[in-house]
Parts: sequence; C-alpha cells; structure tokens
Amino acid sequence: MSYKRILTVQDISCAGQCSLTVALPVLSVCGIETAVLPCSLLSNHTTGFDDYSFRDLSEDMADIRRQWSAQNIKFSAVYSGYMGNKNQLQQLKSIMENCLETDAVKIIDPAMADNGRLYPGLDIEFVNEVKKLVGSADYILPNITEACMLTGIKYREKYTEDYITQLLDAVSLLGCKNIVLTGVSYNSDTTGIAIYEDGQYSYYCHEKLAKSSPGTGDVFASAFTGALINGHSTKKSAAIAADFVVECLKETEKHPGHSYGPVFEPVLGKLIEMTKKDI
Ligand code: PXL
Repeated sequence: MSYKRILTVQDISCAGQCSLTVALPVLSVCGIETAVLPCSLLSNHTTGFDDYSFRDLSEDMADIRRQWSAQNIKFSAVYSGYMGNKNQLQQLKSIMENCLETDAVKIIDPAMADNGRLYPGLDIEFVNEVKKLVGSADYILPNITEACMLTGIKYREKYTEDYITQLLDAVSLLGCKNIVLTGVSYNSDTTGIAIYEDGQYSYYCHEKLAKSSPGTGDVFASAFTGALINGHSTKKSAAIAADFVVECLKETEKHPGHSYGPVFEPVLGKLIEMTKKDI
C-alpha cells in the first residue's frame, strides 16, 4: 500500500478529551503520519463544562493554507471534525480544493450536534454551510441528530429501520458517497452503526453502554479514519471503530465521576492490534 499522509482539521479543546487531543493519538497508534490544522482554540469543549473560552483561528488557517500551496505541501487524505464557524468551513473548503492529492480520501465528521440539539455557539446558518460542504466528501460520519439537522427530518429518540433508511437516503441526496450513521439503537441493550455505501445499506450492531460523553464521536471518527486509511473496508472500519468505542466506554466506567470525555488512552494499545491489516 502506498504511503499515506493525512491532514486532520478540527479544534484544540485544551481540556476535555475531544477533537485534536483524541484524533492525533488515535491516528498515530494506527501508524499514520498526521498533520494538524487547528481551527479554534478553546479552554475546553462547549458541552459538559460550565463555560469556555474560544479563539477563532480562521485567519491562521488561511496563512497556513497559503504556505502549503506555495510549497506544494499536499495530503493523501483529510479528516475534519468540529468546526467553530462559517469562516472555518470556508477555509476547510479551500484546503480541500488546494492541498489534497488528486485521489485523496475526504472524510467529514459534521460534529455539530447531539441528543437533538446543536452545540452551543452554532446556528442554522452554520448548518446550511455544512450541508454545502458534505457533498464533496467521500465519507460523512453523522450521528442521528446531525443527520436530522442536515436533512430537515424531525429528530426522534425512538425510531424504526424505515426512519433510519429515510435519513440515510436524505443525507445521500446532499451528494456524499458513503454515510456512516452512528448511535443507531433499536433496543435498550444494543446500539450500532448504519452504513450506506454504493446504494447498499448495512448495519453493525454492538453492545450499548449506559453512558456516553462528549468526544466519543471523535474517538469513533478517528478510529474509523485510521482503519480506513490502513486499507480496511468501510464496514470493517466502522466495526473496528465501534468496538474500540465500546472498549473506551468500559474504561471510562471504571472512573465514576469522569463525565467530560471518554477514557481512551489506556486502551490505545488494543487499537494497534485491531487496525492491523493482515493481507
Ligand atoms: O466533537 C466533540 C466536540 C469537539 N469540539 C468542541 C466541542 C465538542 C462537543 O461538545 O464542543 C469544541
């Protein structure tokens, strides 16, 4: 397999186990060279703490993009996560147009909402800009709330397979080729990942843990990206990432009161084994 260098674009939440502080270690243990483009600098993430500071780095993103373009620095894949405003989405678009190799894989996690609500500081105009961007992605990794926001379909806590199929179809109309919908649960004991790939639907079912936390989606998206870049199929990458999330949540449960992020660090060693590709 040819050497891959990935770029991940998301915020630095200095405390709180999410975004870049998750993506970098996860992708590194998957054995992938990872360049970073931080789009905002926050004291901590915007959910699960009382308050946060926020510095917009969109001007720095533009400077960095200009340098990369001038020096012909290009990446073989891009994986984006939480973006803090419309300017940052614009910069991400420009990066995707100018700093990627021609066959680069584009993975977008539209990390903007959960449990039926947008994250603090984001609004409908932001969602409309995300909608425009996801059409250029090879993979989009929304949760159910995000899929609803992107499509205008009403968010439901309880649903049937038909509802999930309707959501996948509606997201696919935005132009994205492959959809990996997380947190799809049809009963109280299990949850799973619904996948739409080349017009085909599939589902990976796994154990449901009592509690999730902010950053869990970032663990999933980072592990999915790591597995995919290592040559696994979409379904296998989703299964590896979901199994890894279960390991992280089990680890988190060992630390009562640890509610602001997933304890993923002690189980990174397992991910090294899980993502190895035996050809
Ligand atoms: O994807 C989780 C996340 C990342 N970054 C920031 C967040 C959150 C979720 O709350 O607020 C800044």
